[in-house]
Amino acid sequence: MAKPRQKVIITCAVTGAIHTPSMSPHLPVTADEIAQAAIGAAEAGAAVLHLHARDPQTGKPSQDPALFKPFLERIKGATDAIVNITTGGSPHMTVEERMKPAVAFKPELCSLNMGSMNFGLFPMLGRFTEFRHDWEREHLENSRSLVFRNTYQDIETILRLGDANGTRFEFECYDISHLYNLAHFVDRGLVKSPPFIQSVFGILGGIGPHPEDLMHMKRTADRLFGDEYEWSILGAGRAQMPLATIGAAMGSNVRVGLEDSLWIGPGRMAQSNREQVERIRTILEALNLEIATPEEARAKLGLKG
Ligand code: KMH
Ligand code: ZN
Repeated sequence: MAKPRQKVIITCAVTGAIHTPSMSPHLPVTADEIAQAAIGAAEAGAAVLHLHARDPQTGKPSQDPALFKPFLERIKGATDAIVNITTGGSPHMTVEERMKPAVAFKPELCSLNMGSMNFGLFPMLGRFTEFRHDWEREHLENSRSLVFRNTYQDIETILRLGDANGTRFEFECYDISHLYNLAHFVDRGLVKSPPFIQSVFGILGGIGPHPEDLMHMKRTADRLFGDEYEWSILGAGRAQMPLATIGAAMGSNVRVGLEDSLWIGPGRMAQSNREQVERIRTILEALNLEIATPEEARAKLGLKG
């Protein structure tokens, strides 16, 4: 008998560390902007808020817990959404740096990147040419020669931190090999079931954004984890809405937000995170899918609350 349809968890990734302030006036930078954007996304239906911080003067990504604290307090005061703190930080940072806010705040959910990879941001130099801050151009330019480091040792350290703090993970899988890495840690008993797999499509250095890529990810995850995983889809840039839609029609959860795409349509910038959440919500409801509340998402993902 077919399994009953599950409600869809919408994650909103509010600002990230990939896009830079000169690329969009709508990218949240200050604690106030990040809090407002996150609260708007939660009001529109996001059960999970994936959060990074930025230096308020320059917009440069930062993992300083002091920059997270003010927006975490405001978000927790205004919503019951699940707070998901990045351990990916920026590909330019050390793993020790990246772990700081997870250590400080012991959140119920954190991201965990499942393999080392190239992370090619330099193609955006063709699309965005005017930058207000020097770091922005360097951030894109330097991606030609950096490796986004996530060794087995790094992954194990973050998994053990999660175990000690009651934190569970959004496992960021940018390619098929990352699913096999996750299966390796499941086999070693270091990952609690069901893992929440965020399949990431369209980052240069990872799997592409073709529907066949999505199918290959899904088939591989089904083979490795059977029914024992929660699947979510993240398409970068213009792949955001199409891939989330295909995935949701096949039973996945979805992630949107300005971390992953600055756009709402061809040549049209999203005015807010809320706008992207509203768009995917409209699509999901048109597919007769129901949206998970934060409490329903906590139950699905086995979070501590
Ligand atoms: N920026 C994304 C493609 C993280 O924060 O750990 C994936 C991400 C990484 O969200
Ligand atoms: Zn992130």
